[in-house]
Parts: sequence; C-alpha cells; structure tokens
Amino acid sequence: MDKSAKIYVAGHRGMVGSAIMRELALQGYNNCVAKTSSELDLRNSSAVAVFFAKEKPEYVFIAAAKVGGIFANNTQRADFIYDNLSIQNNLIHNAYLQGVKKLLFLGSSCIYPKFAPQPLKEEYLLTGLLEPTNEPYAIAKIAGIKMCEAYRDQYGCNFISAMPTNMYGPNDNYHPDHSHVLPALIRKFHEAKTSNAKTVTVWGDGSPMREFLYVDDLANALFFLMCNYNAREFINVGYGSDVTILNLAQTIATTVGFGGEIDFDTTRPNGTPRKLLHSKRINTMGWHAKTDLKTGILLAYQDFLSNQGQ
Ligand code: GFB
Repeated sequence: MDKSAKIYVAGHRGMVGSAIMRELALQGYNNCVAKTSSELDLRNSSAVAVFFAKEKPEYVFIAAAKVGGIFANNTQRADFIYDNLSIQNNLIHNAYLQGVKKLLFLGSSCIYPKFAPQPLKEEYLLTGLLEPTNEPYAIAKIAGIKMCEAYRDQYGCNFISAMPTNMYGPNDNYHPDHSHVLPALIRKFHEAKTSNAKTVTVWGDGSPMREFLYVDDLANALFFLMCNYNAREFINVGYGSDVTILNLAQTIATTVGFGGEIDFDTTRPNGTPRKLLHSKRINTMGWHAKTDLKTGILLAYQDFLSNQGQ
C-alpha cells in the first residue's frame, strides 16, 4: 500500500475503527478519509454513492457495523440484520463501482456453527446451525463474506474478509446491558468496588469459553492483511487460546481490586459454549497476537477509568 494512498476507514470512531486509525498513523499512512455516522449514514445508499464518487478512496477498511453482546444481539434482532446488511451492501457495492483497489471486510467468530469442532477452521463455515442469540448478526456477516467473494468472482474485485475473535480494548462499549462480556465485567467490578458491594453477578453459569484479542493487535493484523493477503478465502484472526467466563471474571476482579463474591444469573443465556479460532493460516503468514489477556485487561481498565469510569 503506497504511503500516499487514500484510505477510507468506515467506522473510524468505534473500537476497531479507531484502532485501525492508530495503526495507520503508526505505519506512516496519513491520507485517510473518515466520516462520523451523523456526517454519513452508511445505511443510506444514495449518500454512500455520493461519498464514494467524491472521495474515490483507493483502500477501504469496513470497521463500521452495528455490534453488541449476547443480550443486545438477542433483543435487537431486526436492527442487527437490517443495519449490518445495509451498511456492508452499500460499502462493498460502491467500492466496486468506484474501482477501489482493495477492500477489507470484517466479520466475527459468531459466523461459525454453534457446535462446530474446536478450534474453528475457516472451512467449518455453513456446516451447521448457528447460535440462536446472534443468528441475525451472523447471517449478515456471512452475507458480507459471500458478497466479497461474489464481487471477486464476477468483477475481479480484490475484496478480502477477516474473521476476528472477541475483541476488547480502548474505546470499547461499557454499557451495562448492550456491551460484550469483558467490558461489562470491568464496569461491574469497578462499580462494585467503588460502592463496596459484596457480590458481582455474572450472566450464565461461567462455563462458556471465549478467546479475547486486544484491539490494537487486531488493527495490526488487518494492516498486515491489507498489505499481504489477496486470496478469495476469508481468514481467521485470533489470539490462540481461550478462558472460561469464570476465569475471566476472576482475572478482572483481581485487576480491578474487587475482593467480594462472584455469583451467577443462570436465567441469562450462555450462548455458544466455545468459539476458539484456528488462526494457523495467518500465523503461518508471520502474524501473531502480542498482548496477553492480563496485560490487555489492565490496559482496558485504564481506558475505562480515563474515559468512562470516573
Ligand atoms: O461477550 P458476550 O456478550 O457475547 O457474552 P458472545 C459472552 C459470554 O459471557 C456469554 C457471558 O456466555 C455471556 O452470558 N456473560 C457473563 C456476559 N456476564 C456477562 C455480562 O455482564 N455481559 C455480557 N455481555 N456477557 C457475541 C455475539 O457473542 O460475540 C456478537 O453476540 C459477536 O454477535 C461477539 O459475535 C464477538 O461472545 O456470546
């Protein structure tokens, strides 16, 4: 990617998008175009067409999406499928119309079948039923993968797709109900500590396992793929190991300094029992995650305190 290339990061203010902007600046790429969602509603196809015709970006990172944890996915099912299909359809189609050199689409590990063998290999896609709580979101993301493949097949577009595992880090969403588990527990343990609460309630039974990748590591992987990966198949981007939700809660409690009890609300869904990615393909290309979970949780907590926790 030429240092003077014009790069569009869709969703540049979100956790992943802002990490991509930091990575591009670190790598010496400063010719970036970005629009907030109030400046450009990516669900509005004519507005997106006008934007692409005017800006003519050469490279596009699609980090814009409607995202959320298990509760948000399960209670806003129509919004998750409508918003994500609209956003990605408009970005992918206009990238084709304007002759974008390369586009990177971001999916999620929830695209894999609920009970697929672990670790999850890319070829397991569409080999079984999805996890019901996030099926609308997963179907939208699978459609995005297939759309990038189809535009490559029919129009020769160099559109690639990356499948990250569960992400966390600076600029995360710490909403008590709509966030993912890691930021939600940072907030819960912090609020319990500062209010001297005796217990913190964790959803589910603590048995599910999750893999967590620090968002700056993901951004480095996406830059690496934009520079080095040009294949039709989508590619997993994981950390390489996972923990139980119980382990995660105990680690966050220690980091935050909460000494009380942890209890479990089993009326809340566990969701997928496990979704550890098989990341051998990107590892073989020479990319590996750097930030271990304990270090990452401390950095995320510091971000929470400087941005939201006070
Ligand atoms: O992170 P999370 O909401 O989403 O939940 P998924 C992971 C696990 O943590 C589930 C448990 O078993 C939750 O029940 N959990 C425990 C909690 N306490 C909490 C809490 O306070 N908040 C939350 N949110 N969870 C998402 C998909 O699945 O993974 C998205 O819904 C996306 O679409 C994302 O794919 C990467 O990991 O289960």
